[in-house]
Amino acid sequence: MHALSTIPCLPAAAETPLGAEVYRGLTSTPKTLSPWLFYDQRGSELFEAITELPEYYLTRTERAIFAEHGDAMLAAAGARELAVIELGAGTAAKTGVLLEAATRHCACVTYFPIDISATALNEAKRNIGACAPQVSVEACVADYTEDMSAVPATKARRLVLYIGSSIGNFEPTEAGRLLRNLRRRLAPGDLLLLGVDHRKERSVLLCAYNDAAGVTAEFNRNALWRVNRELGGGFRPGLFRHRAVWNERESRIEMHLESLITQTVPIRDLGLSVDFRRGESIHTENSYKFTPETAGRMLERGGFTVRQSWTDEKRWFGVYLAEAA
Ligand code: AVI
Repeated sequence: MHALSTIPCLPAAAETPLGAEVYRGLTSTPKTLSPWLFYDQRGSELFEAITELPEYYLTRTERAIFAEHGDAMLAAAGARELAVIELGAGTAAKTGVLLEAATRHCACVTYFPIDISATALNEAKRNIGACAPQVSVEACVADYTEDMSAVPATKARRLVLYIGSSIGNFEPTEAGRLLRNLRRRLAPGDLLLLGVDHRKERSVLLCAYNDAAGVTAEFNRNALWRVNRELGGGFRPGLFRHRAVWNERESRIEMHLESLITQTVPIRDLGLSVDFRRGESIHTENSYKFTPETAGRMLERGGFTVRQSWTDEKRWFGVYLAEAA
């Protein structure tokens, strides 16, 4: 005979993607919150502001690489008909320059932006309509991290853009899985243009994630505000200190929120009370930094062969054109 065990009944909010992630993260040791939690409306605005900070070199460096080498990138794609597919396109702020180059090198260009935010995609359509009106746009609202079925099957050669160092926010095993899933959707000869942040002097990296105006700190704390807004959380975000550190061994910047006092935070909709010791932290993000060798190895393991790469004068950022092997 088997004894009947009691299955604890979780509140309905714990079954939603947000509730499940917050429940899992805040009941783990050490405590974590996933970086995708940053990106509600407010978090996306804060991230836009980060991209314009003097310390945050990533966005403007990648943009400058596209401005200088966009033509070479698109010439290397070398197709009469080209389908440019962008994973996590957002508002396509940096894509215009590549699409303009595409229209100079290909007779027919279609742009397929994929993003989880319909609002961002509407803005992407307006942006591309204004700077590259010859390009037709077919947007798709989807979560490419879950599955790649939004990557369209086309007659035209496909060039997938995964730019902005987004791959750096995944753990190496997850990044590998993402690349392999993408590879399975592609045919030999299709291309991937990947933008990654390079390893560099520690002080430059630390400044980029500890800006003087405190925008990154607000972006980090937005994860707590979001729990308050959407799950009835009782966080007092001012009682958590933003901390960004360089982890040399793992080659990543880590972001944490460190409790300034011993405190208990209720999260009403999850039926949870979370205890914090003074100095205890919630690990909110990793941002991996690569060398050309580690970026190449990651691509190889994902089923791609690097054909060409471009960087800036200081070699701070790298753009890799790789072919589905
Ligand atoms: C979106 N991602 C590439 C950014 C990064 O640099 O890892 C997110 C970010 N976190 C703090 N500042 C910017």
